[in-house]
Amino acid sequence: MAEPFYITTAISYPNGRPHIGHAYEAIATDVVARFQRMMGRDVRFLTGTDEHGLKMAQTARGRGVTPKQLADEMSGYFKAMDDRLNISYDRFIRTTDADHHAASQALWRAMAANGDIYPGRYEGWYSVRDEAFYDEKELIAGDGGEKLSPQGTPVEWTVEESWFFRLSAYQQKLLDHYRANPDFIRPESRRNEMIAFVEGGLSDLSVSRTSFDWGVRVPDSDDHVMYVWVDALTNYLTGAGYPDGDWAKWWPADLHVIGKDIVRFHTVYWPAFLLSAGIALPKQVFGHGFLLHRGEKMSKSLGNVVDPLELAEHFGVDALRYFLLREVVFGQDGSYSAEAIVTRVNADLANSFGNLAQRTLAFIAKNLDGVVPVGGRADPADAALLAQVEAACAQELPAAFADLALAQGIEAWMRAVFACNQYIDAQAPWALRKTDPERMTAVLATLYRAIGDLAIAIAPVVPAASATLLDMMGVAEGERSYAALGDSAGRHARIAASGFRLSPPAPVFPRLELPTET
Ligand code: ME8
Repeated sequence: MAEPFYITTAISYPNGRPHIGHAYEAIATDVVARFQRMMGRDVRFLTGTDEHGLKMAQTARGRGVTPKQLADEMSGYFKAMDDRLNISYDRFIRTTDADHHAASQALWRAMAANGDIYPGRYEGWYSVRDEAFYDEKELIAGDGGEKLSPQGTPVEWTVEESWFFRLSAYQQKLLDHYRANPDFIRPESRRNEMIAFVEGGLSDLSVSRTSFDWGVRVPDSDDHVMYVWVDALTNYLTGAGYPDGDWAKWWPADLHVIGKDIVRFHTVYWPAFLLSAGIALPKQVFGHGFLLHRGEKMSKSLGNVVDPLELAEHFGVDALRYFLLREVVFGQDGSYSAEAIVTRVNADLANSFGNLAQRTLAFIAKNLDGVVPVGGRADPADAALLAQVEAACAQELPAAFADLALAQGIEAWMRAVFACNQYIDAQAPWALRKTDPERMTAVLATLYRAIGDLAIAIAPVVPAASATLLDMMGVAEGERSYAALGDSAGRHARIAASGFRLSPPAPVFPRLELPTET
């Protein structure tokens, strides 16, 4: 039985359309999900939308629609984006789903049964944009001297009856957990921030609202709805099947992928709720960086909010996926621009890997009638190349991906691509055709195996292009896994023995051009 691997993205606020930051998170998480599937894990991948709270209620009011109407419309755009970007989610959860209400209420009851929920009156600062409560001491001053949240968003003084969660009781337990599980919060910089925050002391958390009703009802307390983050975080349990069914199969989650701005919710509040309810904690929370447009924060007022679907339309889905993963170091902020996408994708995919595959396969199709070359006169250079390619594809890339060093894994892969291009230039199979056909056969067979390995290894990043290439080369579905990479000789022999004939290949990675200004 394959070992389960449960992975999640944050669930996005559907108070507007998705932007490139949302696309980035979905793509990065998808790469990890696809990678783990190809490592033989039984993967469950959850993503979706976070539909309750004041921000949704206010946006809907401003548009003259109900919050549910707004959520229905915008959530559809998020799902359409995921589908367009080839995100292999198993469930797209919406927090308005009935089973999610039931799960949130079950978690609430478990926390209440443990004595951690008590009634009170909240007086303090609230940011609607962040959907977050802040202590006075955390606030910063804006340009006009007004108070702002540490994220720079407006805050309002709020006074209302609410239920509280005894967060203060969990300070030491959380610190103990961070110490005992150094990989619980990643990257390291986020972990240090959270340790410092928790060491600074934790106040109890207001966990319900009475001034509006767009949310999950608090059990046995009908005039309260849950604070949106309580139900939002619970989505990870709902997605596993909690509280009924076989949720223990998936829980605890292996990995929550989120952005750096919401690490506190996921590594302080969420584990405290779970400890209170007696539920195991997720194994890891990874806070990725922010995507900046030409080094600037995206904002509607700067007019630089780019629709990810436009980028996908212009550059292609795989090109966009490759660029984001290769160029942005996972865990750090990264910048993107049309020029940077074109430069990176042309250098790595079109001119290096694409050209390698195209030159080799077109030559075989044209000059050998598409018959897959086998045997020939070997040279030590062949085995050396195959050893290097196999090390990159079967060891270096998987080790880096397993550790979420995604850009580093792609770099190792790229080094193997370069080695193949050096080999093809040095061996010049086109010249050997007349002078030494036996040697030509060995060179082409070597390249055929190497290209197959490279296409399999990079599949999580560029799934559609990789599948096209592997189909074109006659590589069986069952051979497309990291475990199978160790047997490229067997794979090659099976393709050749099957009588497979290569057709003239269409380029899999076209050269990109900059969009013309309109
Ligand atoms: O925070 N670059 O939703 P959200 C990279 N509903 N990532 C970015 C980004 C950027 N420029 N901007 C946002 C919420 N993100 C909550 C989550 S989870 C139980 C509830 C990331 O729509 C952000 O960090 O504001 C978050 O991980 C995700 O996009 C959704 O952000």
